[in-house]
Amino acid sequence: MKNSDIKIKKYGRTVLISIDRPASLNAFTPSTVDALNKAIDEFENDNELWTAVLTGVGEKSFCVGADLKWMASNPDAKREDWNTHKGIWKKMTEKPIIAAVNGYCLGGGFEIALCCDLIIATTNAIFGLPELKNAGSFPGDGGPFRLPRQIPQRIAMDMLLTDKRLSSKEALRLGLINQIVKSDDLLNKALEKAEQINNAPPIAVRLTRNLVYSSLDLPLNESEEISFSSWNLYNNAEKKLHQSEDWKSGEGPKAFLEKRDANWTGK
Ligand code: CO8
Repeated sequence: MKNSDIKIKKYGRTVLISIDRPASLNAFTPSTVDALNKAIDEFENDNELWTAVLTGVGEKSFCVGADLKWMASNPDAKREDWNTHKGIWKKMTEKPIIAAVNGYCLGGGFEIALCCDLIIATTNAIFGLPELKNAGSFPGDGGPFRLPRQIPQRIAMDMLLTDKRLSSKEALRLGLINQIVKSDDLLNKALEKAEQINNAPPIAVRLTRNLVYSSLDLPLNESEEISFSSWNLYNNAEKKLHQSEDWKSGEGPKAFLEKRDANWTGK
């Protein structure tokens, strides 16, 4: 199914969401952003879907951020006109998303990849934040907060302030991406990775993921001085997990002992 600038295809428990504006290297306009936000919301609300893979159409570009032609002809547009602060950039999804990065991954496009849990990239991928230079704007879709949490701060500052770009090899060395693959293999590898996640109980996957992101700024230790630590989050997550059918049925240990794949309900 194609929803304006966004293409959607389902593979079992995984949805492939593609930005489909290859003539503009998959730059987004406000209507692309609306369609992307809608696709992400539909993924979140569909109980049959457990993971998403996000990519761009073509071999040259994942997404090069905001459409500079649209910006040039709409100089009065404000952040609200873009809706980027309502969608994937702002609202963390509950379910895992894998970015399959094919080529350029710049500006708001890189900031989409920074919101994803895993990044698999092609050999020709290039990562960068050229907003200051090319758009006269902040890297305003989360780059200044997310990038220094994902690579060393000095390198993040270089990318933010001077538009230093990273090749996929450099990105792999810094731990920004998980894997480099050939262009032809990209979607298969990303779908394979999604399938590995789909093999685990979905509620436990979502709680694990939420624990990671919610605890990044919380202390590890419990003490009298600290009223809320990572362990409080953990205890809340465990209560939720223990209310799930997949936990109560004992499916995980049973499948292990019976040497079979588990049948998760996601409930
Ligand atoms: N917007 C629109 N069209 C674009 C964009 C873009 N961001 N990038 C490339 N294109 C178009 C080109 O204009 C060209 O179209 P045409 O054939 O009609 O001239 C086509 O894509 C191919 O591009 P190139 O010929 O330039 O291809 P090259 O291989 O020579 O170069 C690059 C590829 C290096 C990616 C180069 O195109 C480039 O530098 N693009 C700009 C990338 C960029 O600066 N991105 C950041 C945009 S700003 C942003 O994301 C956040 C802004 C937030 C605004 C919020 C406001 C409140």
